[in-house]
Amino acid sequence: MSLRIDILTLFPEMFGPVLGTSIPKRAAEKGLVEYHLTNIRSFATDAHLSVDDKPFGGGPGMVMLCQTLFDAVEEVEKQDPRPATRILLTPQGRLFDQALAEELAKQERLLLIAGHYEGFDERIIQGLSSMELSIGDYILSGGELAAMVVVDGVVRLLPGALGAVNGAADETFADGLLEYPQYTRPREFRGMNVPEVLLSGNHKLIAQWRLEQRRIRTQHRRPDLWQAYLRKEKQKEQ
Ligand code: 9D3
Repeated sequence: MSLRIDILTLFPEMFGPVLGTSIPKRAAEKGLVEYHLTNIRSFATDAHLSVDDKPFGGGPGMVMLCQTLFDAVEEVEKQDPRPATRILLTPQGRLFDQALAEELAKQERLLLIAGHYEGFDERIIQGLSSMELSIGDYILSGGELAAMVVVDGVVRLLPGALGAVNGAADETFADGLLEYPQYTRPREFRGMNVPEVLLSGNHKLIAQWRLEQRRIRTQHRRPDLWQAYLRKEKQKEQ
C-alpha cells in the first residue's frame, strides 16, 4: 500500500513545483506515494472567506480559526479510511530530524497542516491531537516550506524512491558523522589539487583517509554530532 500524504494549506500552488520535480515526482509516478492538496480557505463559511482572526487578549498577528481547520481535516480524512498521522507545522514544534523522517516513512497516511504568518488557535493543536513539528530555529513566513521539507525528507526514504545508486546508507546521519570531501575531474582546477591519496588506487588507504576526514569535519563543524558519535562508540565498546 502506498503512502498517502494530505497537505492542508492556504497556498496549494506553492507545492506543485516541488512535488512535481525530482524524487518527490518520481516516487509518485512509481506509485509509492500520493499527494493530495487541499486549500483551507475552501472551508471558510463567512462572506469574507475568513480563515483567521485577531487574538483574544490582544497582541500582534492573526490566529487561524478552529472551524475551518477542523472542517478541512474531517472532510479530507473521510476521503480515505486509513487513519492519518496528523502533523501541524509550527515554530514551537519538535525538531524534524532523520530519525523522525524514518518513523514517518513507515506510516500509511500523513496529514500535514501549514499555516501562514500566524499561529493556530491552541484548541486546534489540542483537539486534533496532532504532532507539532518545526524544521529549525529560524522564522519562516509560513509552514508551507516546512511541510515541503518534511515531505521531501520522508518520500526519499520510501523503498524504491531512490535510484539504484545512493540507495541504502546515507553517509551523514546513518552513523552520525558528516560526509567526507569529494572530488571529480579534473585533477587540478585553478591551482587546487585533488588529494593524492584519492588517485593512489589504494582502496584501504582511501577508506582510512575518508573516515579521518569525516571525523575531523564533524569535530570542527558539528560538536553536537561529534559528542553523540563518541557516546555511541563508547557504548559499542562495552
Ligand atoms: C509572533 C510569534 N511568531 C512565532 C515565532 C509568529 C509566527 C511567525 C512565523 C508564527 C508562524 C510563523 C510561520 N512559521 C511557520 O509556520 C513554521 C516554521 C518556522 O517559521 N520555522 C521553522 N519551522 C517551522 S514549521 C512552521
